[in-house]
Amino acid sequence: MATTITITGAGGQIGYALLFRIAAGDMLGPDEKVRLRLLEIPQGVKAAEGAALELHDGAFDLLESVEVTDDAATGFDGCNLALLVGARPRGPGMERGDLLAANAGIFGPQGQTIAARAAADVRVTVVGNPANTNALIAAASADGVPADRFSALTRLDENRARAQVAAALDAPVSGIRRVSIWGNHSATQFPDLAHATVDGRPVLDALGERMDDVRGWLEETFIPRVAKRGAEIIEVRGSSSVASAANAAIEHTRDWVAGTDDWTSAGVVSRGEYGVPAGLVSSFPVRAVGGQWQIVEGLELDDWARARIDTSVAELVEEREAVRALGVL
Ligand code: NAX
Repeated sequence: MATTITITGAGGQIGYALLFRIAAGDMLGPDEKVRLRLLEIPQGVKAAEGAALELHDGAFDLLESVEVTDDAATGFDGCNLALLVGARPRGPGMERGDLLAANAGIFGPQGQTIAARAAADVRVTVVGNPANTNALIAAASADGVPADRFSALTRLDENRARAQVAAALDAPVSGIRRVSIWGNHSATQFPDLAHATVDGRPVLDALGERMDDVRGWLEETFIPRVAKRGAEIIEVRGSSSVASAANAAIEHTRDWVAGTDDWTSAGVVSRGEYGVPAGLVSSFPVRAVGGQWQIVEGLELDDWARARIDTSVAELVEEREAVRALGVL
């Protein structure tokens, strides 16, 4: 058996960083063969074809086939996993409403085509921004596919947060666990350390041994650094995050399929957990069990955390309203 994986925007930057790692087994392990479908718009087909040539030249043992197409029905036909990376970027002078409308025009039809053509066990990781609302639109458009088969990537935010904590504690990142991202994959997100641990100890205690004002550090340094890391990468690198985003998309999808031994963060459809309105795709601390995300429930949230989550969730509500105003949902 092999897993059929559709990657949209495969001719773009993140696509290029994803394809070779998937072919090498980084996502589904060293025993699972993969069939790759590279779905592009006509302008992106040449770049995807070039990547396909290089995939052949990689002579990957696990790579059973590569197909490039600009036809969504062909691209999603029989796919078990879909990574929706291709999206419309914000152009100069583009308002948020225009951006949502342009992306609704992509993710709505893709959701419909997934419902019509994908395999019964399909799981869809949405990377293209605005990722949470794009996932919401795709899920709402995919009649007959359970909404929990769609999730949005906030793993990059979690990884960025873990790395910042590791640097602040001068500790290996591998020991930093249970960092939660709440809300939208945007500057309003809330990276939460209240339950995070370093080698099993509370991170907040360890930070308290190193600094007088942990809350001040969280507010003035940690949260803005994580939430605006994408802009920092653009400033330094001259281009947006690519390899780290691809890495996060691989980890997210791998964990979803294989399961987690602890918790991580993902944008999943709310059923009202933690007061997040049902139906929104919001980031939560989650576990993956049996191929399904499960929100970690019962965590205590103080007023400070509650207010930050509410701010980010309010932005998600606004995005949903804007999309509804377009008649999409
Ligand atoms: P690129 O512009 O390099 O690539 C995008 C590709 O998508 C292009 O090749 C384009 O032709 C293709 N495309 C556009 N519309 C399509 C459609 N309808 N069907 C199929 N393909 C289509 O962007 P890249 O740097 O690869 O980023 C891709 C997306 O990831 C962007 O929306 C970006 O904002 C988002 N990101 C999301 C992150 C996350 O954590 N959720 C982090 C990284 C990144 O910013």
